[in-house]
Amino acid sequence: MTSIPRTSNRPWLLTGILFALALAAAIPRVPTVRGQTATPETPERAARMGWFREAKFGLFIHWGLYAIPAGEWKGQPIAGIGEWIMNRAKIPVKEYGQLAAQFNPVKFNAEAWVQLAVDAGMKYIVITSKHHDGFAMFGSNTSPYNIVDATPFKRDPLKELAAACARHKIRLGFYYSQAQDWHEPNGAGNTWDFGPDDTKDFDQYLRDKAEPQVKELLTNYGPVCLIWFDTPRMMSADRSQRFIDLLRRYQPACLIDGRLGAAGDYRSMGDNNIPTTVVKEDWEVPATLNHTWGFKKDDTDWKPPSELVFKLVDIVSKGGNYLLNVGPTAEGVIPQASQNNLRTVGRWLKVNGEAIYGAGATPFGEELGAYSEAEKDKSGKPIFKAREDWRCTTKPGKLYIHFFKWAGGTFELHGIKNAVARAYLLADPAQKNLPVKMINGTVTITLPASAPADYDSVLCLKMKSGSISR
Ligand code: FHN
Repeated sequence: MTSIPRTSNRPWLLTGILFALALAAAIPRVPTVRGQTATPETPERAARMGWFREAKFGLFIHWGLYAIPAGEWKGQPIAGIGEWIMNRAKIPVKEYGQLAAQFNPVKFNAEAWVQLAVDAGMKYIVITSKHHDGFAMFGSNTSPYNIVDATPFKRDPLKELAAACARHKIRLGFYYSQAQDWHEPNGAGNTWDFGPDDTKDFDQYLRDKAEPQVKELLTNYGPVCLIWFDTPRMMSADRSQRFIDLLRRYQPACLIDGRLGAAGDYRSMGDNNIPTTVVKEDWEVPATLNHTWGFKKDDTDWKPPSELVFKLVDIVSKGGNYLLNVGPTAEGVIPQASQNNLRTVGRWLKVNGEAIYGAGATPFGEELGAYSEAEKDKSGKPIFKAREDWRCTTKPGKLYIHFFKWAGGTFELHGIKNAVARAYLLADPAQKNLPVKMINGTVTITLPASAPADYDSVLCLKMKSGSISR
């Protein structure tokens, strides 16, 4: 008997099956009016969100001038994330701006970057068009501080990426730092050159740079799937609304993430922050492959494929999307270790993607973990103890049980009312039926002795009718 560890240590017992499978598969998608996602569900919104709800897995790219120092300034390592080096080392605008004259990423190849996303099984790309350092990675008529006008490279990588994405049918979105702009006297964040933010004419910066640049992004690059705003300092409702108006005017289908300053189309979780339970609204976790977003030469602590597959499944089983970051070098190369690990995830997805793309959240929940009464944090609150043995994703009429620790033998699901039509493993090329017994609401399935897949073997249970209520 294989066992799913549970709080009670009972054997394989999937209890708590309260919903009809069809309903469970279509876990309510109407966003609750709280947090960042106050946008109510409407037919227009549902149409806009369709691709996002299907995609589940995207490539985040942090690329800018900060890839040149790569974590080191004047021979000194600078602590923290690479793209923050200007801020952390308090580099004056005049000095940092000189990096532009050195930026010549001759190895940049849009086709190769998009091919990596395709190979990794990712369905959308979000790239930094302008990060907090204020440097536009696209040709901009708004400010000469951009890659076409200020570097020897002179090319517009976003144009090249847009063309490659169109060829591969991958959606393209742009990260845009709407509030922090350390290059501009009136942008937020640069206190070392320009003094405290509350003394600045922030609206002048928004009006003369951020809003026109967002308009450029929305009008010069074909369909944009998403504008990924970030760190909404000083973003009042009014200021946020001006960006919403721009988006709705020039690209009504373009999504807005959860960090604009007003309600976006979905909720953005904290960086690398996966919720502990199912979240019944649209959401996304931005996450790193190592510890930095922008390239840092001494950060080689790569998350292994096993962890990436687990996190992808964990996130999908809780109802979210995984936006996983790479930080290309100043030459335009995505570090080989990032490429290798992402391609390994892609190979797993080739076989098991049916249980990911467009899949709904778990109808169970106990497999995610529980609060421990025995262990409390400093404030006396119980600590959440995550479980990592299995997860469940769903589609209408189907349950996908993901096993990260394979034990073979038999397992039981209790409280199943409707019959399992058949059970099979996605990684079995013949997808042959596994022996299934059903007695008084308990389903027993006999598994082969060895795991059919690396990292996560997925068992598909196809139900005779939609309902599996207890
Ligand atoms: O400050 C940024 C950071 O550099 C990076 O872009 C991340 C990605 O989610 N967002 C901000 C911090 O949350």
